[in-house]
Amino acid sequence: GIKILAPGAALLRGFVQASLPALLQEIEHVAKAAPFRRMVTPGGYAMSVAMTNCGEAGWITDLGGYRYGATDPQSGRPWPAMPPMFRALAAGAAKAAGFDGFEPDACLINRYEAGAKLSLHQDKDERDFSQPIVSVSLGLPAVFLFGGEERRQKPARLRLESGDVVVWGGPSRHRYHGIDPLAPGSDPLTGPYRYNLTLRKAL
Ligand code: MD5
Ligand code: FE
Repeated sequence: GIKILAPGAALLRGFVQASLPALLQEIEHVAKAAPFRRMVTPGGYAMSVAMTNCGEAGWITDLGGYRYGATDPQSGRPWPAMPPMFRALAAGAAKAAGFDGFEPDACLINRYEAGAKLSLHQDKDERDFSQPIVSVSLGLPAVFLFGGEERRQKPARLRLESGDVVVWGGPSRHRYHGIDPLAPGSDPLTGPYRYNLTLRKAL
């Protein structure tokens, strides 16, 4: 089923359930060429979430700021190609949520271990905010913080589980959001990790 969380934000519970093993294989394939790493924020702190990317562009942060780049700064090589399955699932989820013709060119892969978190932030590094962001959860569950358009608004809490997909578009594209520190656990597929794919049109 599809659950409207807010205008432009749709939760598709279990949308990729049947594809989870294949998705994890693709993540492992990407990580062989572009390993997970903890990037540094412009303020000089290592993020607790480990990240890698696939697609024409990848999201990076370092002391110089946040941006999209065509190459992995760690290797100097282009990011691994986006697996066709990622593109197809993202387009299908976007369509189900009312966003026809979504063609992602960037996929950030976040890997959370116990205690890893994402502080409240907005996604503002993409060029075209009319395009949604599709996020896919795999592995351990997380508590998602869904805030408002201003930082001071108290966020709602939502549990995201393996196989869930959320489409963030329209007025929800700019809402503050984050992830609470991950609770320790073991998932049958991913072990100690939660992975999140964020598929975007960045360029
Ligand atoms: C995650 N990742 O679970 C989340 C999923 C990120 C990030 O936040 O920036 O890598 S994407 C959640 C999202 C994206 C865009 C808008 C909104 C949520 N929102 O309006 O709540 O690792
Ligand atoms: Fe975000």
